[in-house]
Amino acid sequence: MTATRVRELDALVIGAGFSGLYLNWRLRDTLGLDVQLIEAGDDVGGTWYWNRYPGARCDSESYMYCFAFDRDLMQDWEWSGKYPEQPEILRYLNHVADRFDLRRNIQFETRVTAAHFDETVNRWTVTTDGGDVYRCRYLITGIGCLSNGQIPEFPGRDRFQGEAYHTGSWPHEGVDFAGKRVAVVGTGSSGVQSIPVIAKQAEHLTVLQRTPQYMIPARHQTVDKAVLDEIKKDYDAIFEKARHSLGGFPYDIVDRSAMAFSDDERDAIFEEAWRAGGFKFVFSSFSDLRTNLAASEMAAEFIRNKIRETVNDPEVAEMLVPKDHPFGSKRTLIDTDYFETYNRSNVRLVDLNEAPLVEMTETGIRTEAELIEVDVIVYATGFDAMTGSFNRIDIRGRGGERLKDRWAAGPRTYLGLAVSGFPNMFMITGPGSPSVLTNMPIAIEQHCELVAETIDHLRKQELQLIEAERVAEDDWVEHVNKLAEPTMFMRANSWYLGANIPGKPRVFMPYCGGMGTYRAHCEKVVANGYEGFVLS
Ligand code: NA7
Repeated sequence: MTATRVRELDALVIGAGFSGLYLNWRLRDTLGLDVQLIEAGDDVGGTWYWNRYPGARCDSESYMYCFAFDRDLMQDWEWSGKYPEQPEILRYLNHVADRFDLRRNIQFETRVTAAHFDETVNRWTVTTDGGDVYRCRYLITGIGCLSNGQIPEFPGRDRFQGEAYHTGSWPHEGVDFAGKRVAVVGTGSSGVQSIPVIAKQAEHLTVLQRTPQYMIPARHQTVDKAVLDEIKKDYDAIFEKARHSLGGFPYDIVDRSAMAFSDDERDAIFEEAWRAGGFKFVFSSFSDLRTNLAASEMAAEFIRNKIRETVNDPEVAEMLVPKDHPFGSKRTLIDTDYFETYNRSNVRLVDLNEAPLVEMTETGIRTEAELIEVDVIVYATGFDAMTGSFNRIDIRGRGGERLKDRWAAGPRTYLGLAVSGFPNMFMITGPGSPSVLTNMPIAIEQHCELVAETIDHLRKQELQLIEAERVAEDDWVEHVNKLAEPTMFMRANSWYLGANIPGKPRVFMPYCGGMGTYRAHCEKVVANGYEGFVLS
């Protein structure tokens, strides 16, 4: 019997998406640490490696959905569309991996199964499903906020004899829908992006909707190279603005209440933002859409009327009109031809509130009203967001305490970055940080830079440990909750609150105070000698 070889490292990073790739460069190439990345996929890309469903695209404009740490990289890369499509983002991340030689210390097709903090040596012991064991000073998670795909436990789910896919683990070779009867379950971002594309390929498409959604048109188009070149001339300033903004975008934020205008004036402003498309509708129309129910209702009514104008059949239109939650309470969706799709003769909408889903059968989906026979079921049913990917790993801190137990009543972190009792563990875009409420690369770069700066500080000061104080963590959790309380976010059943997973505690997980405010807070923490942390 051979003894397991234990590899000693400075840092182990889990995940090779945006976070892992950047950390690799920061820690390995700028700090000179011995770093190992562990990645479940067989290549880089993270979210963009897994989510290959038709129509998958990012809702951030492409010129902002990229790294800003290297000027030449920024100048060289050419995006082709206003919004980057999944294959293009994946090409970009592969390009980054090649350009900075980031693959050589990534172990692919491997999952971290456990990470235990060993107090006797102040190091983490990390084990993988391949039987490897690593010991490292720093453990850093770049495991994404939406990585643990969920298919609800529909009765008879495994009985279905046709093809079945979850959007978040789409086959690499693609799916041929030609001549097939398809059902899509779920109308969140993934459903809304894939439905128009599948409708064009399939013989027939049935959409099973539980909650109708508010959507803003993307106004997707190819990018004019001249426009991109103009942006690039000003790239530093544009990114600097985004770094200190609310949502990680360089948009001009208005400071005006929707209540302060006449109906006509307000509609004109909404109309202009609607024409521009995308998140500008949220950030550049009125400032109180997320905080004032009456203002939110005005945006909601504007969108409801757009749906009624777009969908030909008034009964179908009414089924698509969201009424049970305020605008801005769930993630605002950005769509391309979603509502238009219901004007096609091969598309049918089923309202699961009228006729709830009962079971899957060998041939399809049975609701209380009918059996819908299909060849393919696409589950666009979302993720165990923010904490799901942590819960898959047996993470244990001081005294063998499990992170899963610590978070049993909802995630508790300091700055969304660290957890008391789990020294030298950093989370990139963890719960309690701006993360999913921002343009992710901006949030990711901020976290990765903060982690690198912190590790550098510890090394220079010849310190071994950094650990969040329990009281700082409690205060942060309270702060995060207080910020969310008056917002629309608390008024819907959303994955932000864990409401999409049966039994998951209802806690608002991301920090909603804005990227700029969060960044300033972190800078203050560092300036005050890592306030809220114990360094030893
Ligand atoms: P989402 O946004 O969580 O959407 C999941 C959808 O699946 C949503 O419409 C759900 O309806 C529906 N769903 C979930 N469970 C069920 C059951 N049991 N029955 C019927 N319908 C169900 O996931 P996405 O993948 O679309 O998007 C996730 C994020 O990824 C997105 O916001 C982007 O940031 C990228 P519900 O609304 O819960 O009634």
